[in-house]
Amino acid sequence: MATEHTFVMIKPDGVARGLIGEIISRFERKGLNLEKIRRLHIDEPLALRHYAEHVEKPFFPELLEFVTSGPVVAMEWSGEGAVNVCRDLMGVTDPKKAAAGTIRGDYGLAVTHNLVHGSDSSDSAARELGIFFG
Ligand code: DAT
Ligand code: MG
Repeated sequence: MATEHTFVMIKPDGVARGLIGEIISRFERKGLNLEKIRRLHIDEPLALRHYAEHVEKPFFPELLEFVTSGPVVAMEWSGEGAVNVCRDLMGVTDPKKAAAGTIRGDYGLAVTHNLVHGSDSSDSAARELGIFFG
């Protein structure tokens, strides 16, 4: 399998709860490489761009308010199969259903406050890395 690059973001709840180090260490211990990292506060135009596929969804207003509510940590990680490996380390979208041992499974409860974002494909990764690091 080829080396991939993917976009991962620690959401405002992860930053506010002091989980930056804990979350980063999980990707690091897995053997992935941290290529870039940046702390920023997402404004509404950036959120609309990043979550373009979700703007029409019923949960979007809540997602928008949450993701702009405080600082986030945006990262580029690389490694073999990095896109799916990162998604696996995060766990499924709803933390209540995420397996123990995953980031969402270990630290989350509510679907909006699910701690991390990770690109869902190589195409999404390229698009999202372009938005945050382009
Ligand atoms: P993921 O973050 O696992 O890729 P997604 O892309 O489907 O999930 O949705 C983006 C974010 O939107 C997700 O992390 C949390 C929020 N979200 C998704 N489905 C939701 C729902 N049914 N109710 C509330 N928030 C939701
Ligand atoms: Mg997604």
